Amino acid sequence: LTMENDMRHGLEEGDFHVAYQPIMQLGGSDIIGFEALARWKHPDRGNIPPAEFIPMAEESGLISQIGKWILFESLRTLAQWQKQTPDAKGLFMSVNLSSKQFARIDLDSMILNALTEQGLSPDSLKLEITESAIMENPESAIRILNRLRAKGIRFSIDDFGTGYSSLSQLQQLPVDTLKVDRSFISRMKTDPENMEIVKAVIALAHSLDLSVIAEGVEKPDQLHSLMQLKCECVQGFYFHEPMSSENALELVLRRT
Ligand code: G
Ligand code: G
Ligand code: MN
Ligand code: NA
Repeated sequence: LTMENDMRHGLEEGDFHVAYQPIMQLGGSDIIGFEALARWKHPDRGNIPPAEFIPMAEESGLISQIGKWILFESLRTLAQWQKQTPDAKGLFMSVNLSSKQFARIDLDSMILNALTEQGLSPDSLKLEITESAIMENPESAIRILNRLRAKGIRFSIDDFGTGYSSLSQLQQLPVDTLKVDRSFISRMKTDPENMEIVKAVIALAHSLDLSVIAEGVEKPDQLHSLMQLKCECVQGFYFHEPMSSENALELVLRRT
């Protein structure tokens, strides 16, 4: 309960912020978008990682408020970049959605309001939903995804490979991108089976007309393998760690 109060308080006091991690297109190594990642600086305990506070927020129900704040804040940031440079025009913001938010009845209006408020078009937003969240209730997920897709919102399946979607379910999901979970990328070189899994996921994505983002790329040999496997997008510490909006804007300005 203390942590719940602290979170509530932290939201009001500005102890939360968003870090932005570039998503790169291979080949040109160009930035095509950013993933928005929640950060919480607790006044006494310092930085608390999202792996800790997101589950707490989900249990307490505060995730709706926090998730809404992250969506509005990251879209506000993207709109601000776009006002400062035409280079930011084609970028998308990729925002994580918790399964608890995904199931909410007011999801559509919240998302469309956030876009309208910042004067952004739907294609400047991408929503990340984990494979396991979708599989909690695949039929309902397909309905929600179709509804938002019709409004122009695109989706990525996050942590792909760690859940249990069947091929027929995957085929029915109106998503645009698979994000290969970083556990597969990190073991790609040491464990040949992992290399085969990554290869299979990329082939699967392409056969379903989806794009692929490899997460957690840290080493040049991983990048090399991914290029050979024709993976089109990457994200990871090898390129950039999550950063402040100021540093992200600088990066966007520097890329041309
Ligand atoms: O940033 P970091 O690697 O510490 O994130 C750890 C986990 O927390 C990841 O699984 C990430 O998806 C999740 N996470 C980070 N920010 C958000 C957010 O804004 N909303 C939700 N639902 N999850 C987030
Ligand atoms: O589960 P999700 O994909 O949303 O998790 C994203 C998290 O992964 C971010 O919080 C980010 O800090 C972390 N991350 C991004 N790139 C790397 C990387 O190259 N290595 C590791 N270990 N973590 C990464
Ligand atoms: Mn993610
Ligand atoms: Na992931």
